[in-house]
Amino acid sequence: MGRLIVVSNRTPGRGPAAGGLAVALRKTLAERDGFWFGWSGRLVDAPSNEAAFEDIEGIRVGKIDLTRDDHHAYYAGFSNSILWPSFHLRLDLATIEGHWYEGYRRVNTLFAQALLPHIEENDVIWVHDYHLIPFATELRHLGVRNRIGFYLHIPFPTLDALYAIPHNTELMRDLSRYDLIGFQANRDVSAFAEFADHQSPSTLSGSPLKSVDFSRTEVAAFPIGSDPEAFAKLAVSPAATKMVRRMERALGDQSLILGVDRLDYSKGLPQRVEAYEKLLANNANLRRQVHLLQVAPPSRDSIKEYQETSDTLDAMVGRVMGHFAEPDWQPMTYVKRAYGQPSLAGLYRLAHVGLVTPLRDGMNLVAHEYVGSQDPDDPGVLVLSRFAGAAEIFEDALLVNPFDTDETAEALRLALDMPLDERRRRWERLMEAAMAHSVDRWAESYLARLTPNGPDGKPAPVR
Ligand code: ADQ
Repeated sequence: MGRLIVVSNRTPGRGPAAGGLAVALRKTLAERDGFWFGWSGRLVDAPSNEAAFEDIEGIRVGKIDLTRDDHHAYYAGFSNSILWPSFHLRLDLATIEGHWYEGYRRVNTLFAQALLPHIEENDVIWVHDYHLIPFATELRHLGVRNRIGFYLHIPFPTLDALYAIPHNTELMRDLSRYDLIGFQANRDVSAFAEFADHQSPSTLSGSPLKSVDFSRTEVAAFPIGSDPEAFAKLAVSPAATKMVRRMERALGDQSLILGVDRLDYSKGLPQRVEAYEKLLANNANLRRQVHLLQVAPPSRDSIKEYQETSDTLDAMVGRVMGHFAEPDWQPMTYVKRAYGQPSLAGLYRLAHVGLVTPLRDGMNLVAHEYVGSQDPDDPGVLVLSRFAGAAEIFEDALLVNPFDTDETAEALRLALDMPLDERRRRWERLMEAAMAHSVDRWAESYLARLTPNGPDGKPAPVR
């Protein structure tokens, strides 16, 4: 079997922030003598076009630096001001600056050129996420014939949202250069199929150049997951217990409703606070009995739309506090910073309700982590958006339309009232689903599809 090369925008760092993906792929990378490749996190005036390699906590990592201008156009610009909002169906929040596309392609070219000297004949290359859609095209131009797979961590857009993206035909042609495209959910495979069907030459009235041929690309859903058993252990670890004790003292006999998210407009945070406001407004008996803790560290805060979301949320939290707080009771706590996994696991376990209500989300790993962290004897209830990829897996959650804040408020009430036997029944099935979709199985099943199974792992045909 050939080596595995993982390519993503950011390479794994040191310490507890390493993330589930790095942990899951560490073993595979070691077994297959492979490495991780991507941006170093450094901005410099004159970057070298050669990658620097080092070992980071058992993973071999190759990194390149970027200039500030290239990084801005590629990351904050094309990736996160055009692709991210469009793929999440928020065209109203997209900003289009034409020149960003050149920066986006240039960075993909630079990455490919820097990776080229390190590719061996039987290597299998696994490219991650929307920052790197053109990566296979760039490698093919350089003559690389290895198997190359792509995994999209975010949802695939509807047709009209896709057509609102500048250079969408080129981007889709870029996707057709991969041997395998993995999506989070069946929803995404269907959206993609709709696009691919539109491209068949027979249905096109325009230039044949507009058609993209996906006949050599395999497409399937590979829903990502977490490590629920690790979260189960972590949730009773000393570090988690310390956080739980602190919170228990602060909560007294109030039931905890918990939200944990990056501060991103896709996560539906204003709608969530509004639903909570309605819960308190409609159920006076719940006041002093419940507490919402929302943990949301800022992210991508150089982008205006992210600052605006943050401002909106500040105002809404202020409104709820002003309206419902009493001298000796606060309805909610809003914490704008990240916590380590043990603290999060402890909070998940303590929470009566895990409130995960993105407006649209590729998967949503917080839902998986919440399920993994529950006490089997006294589990909490997951209230989950229908528009998270996770909704295809967690049918036993209370599924809500996050735009309908009355419905979410009602689901919260049901969750807080749910009898123990129903909580147990639902959680057991949720935990089974989380284990069946662990991050290890995700990586295994994707790589089983990507890795050629011929006797000597034949390279893919030239494109
Ligand atoms: P994200 O949009 O970042 O990921 P999510 O899947 O929820 O969303 O992953 C967040 C991760 O960050 C989780 O592991 C969570 O524990 C951690 N995290 C979130 N808030 C935190 C906080 N306050 N403190 C510490 N840690 C925090 C993208 C896609 C998702 C997809 C993932 C993985 O948008 O849809 O599920 O990639 O494919």
